[in-house]
Amino acid sequence: MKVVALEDVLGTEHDVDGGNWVSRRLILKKDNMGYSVHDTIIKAGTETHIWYQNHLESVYCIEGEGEVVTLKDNKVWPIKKDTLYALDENDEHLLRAKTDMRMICVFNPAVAGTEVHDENGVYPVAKD
Ligand code: 9YT
Repeated sequence: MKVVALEDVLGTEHDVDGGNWVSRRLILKKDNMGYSVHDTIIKAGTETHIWYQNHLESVYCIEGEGEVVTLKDNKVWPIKKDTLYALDENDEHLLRAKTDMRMICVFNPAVAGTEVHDENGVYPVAKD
């Protein structure tokens, strides 16, 4: 059994500033759950290019609003509080935040905890 409070993560190496976002990583690869769980704030007015070629991600918006654009078809997906989007095809996308958006993100496979996006919006696969 594990209990993790957000305040346990704040200010640690698992509280990661990605520029357009901050990600507080609650459950990580080291926890051996097979996925990681992050509490992420996407900053208002930002647009982020993301392409998780090595991960599937579900993203549940619990505060705020914005949109996702899938780049294979230029489709615009409005996202607001109480809406989840799932990148089930490693979808390359733009994430636009109209307001600050608070997102609960689940990554498969789990991230190690300190990753930031590379120039292509990718995270590497965490090694053992
Ligand atoms: C929603 C999203 O993908 N935001 C970028 C940060 C990422 N979720 C993370 O590392 O927590």
